[in-house]
Amino acid sequence: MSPRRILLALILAPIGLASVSAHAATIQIVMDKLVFAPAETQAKVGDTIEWVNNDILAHTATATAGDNWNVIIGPNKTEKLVVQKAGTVEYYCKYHPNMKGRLIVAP
Ligand SMILES: [Cu+2]
Repeated sequence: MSPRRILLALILAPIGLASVSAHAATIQIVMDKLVFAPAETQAKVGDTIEWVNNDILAHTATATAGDNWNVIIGPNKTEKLVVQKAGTVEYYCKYHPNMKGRLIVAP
């Protein structure tokens, strides 16, 4: 690498890191008393969804349409999912089918 290229790499590397952290967000969805809150969540591809289970029961976040993920969240546990695909995903809890949510993912 020429000295000029090394200099360029040193200048551009921190800019690259900053733009990644500025774009990707962490979004919390809380499960409390058998309800997903908020029921509808907006995210972008690359964001991390953090499922926070405040109940003493295990829950799942299982996609039924739009994608095929299945996240199991134990009692008082938190699980993460990085959103990979744009689109609207309807999901529910396998153990408590009345628990329903919607994740709207922008590209
Ligand atoms: Cu549940």
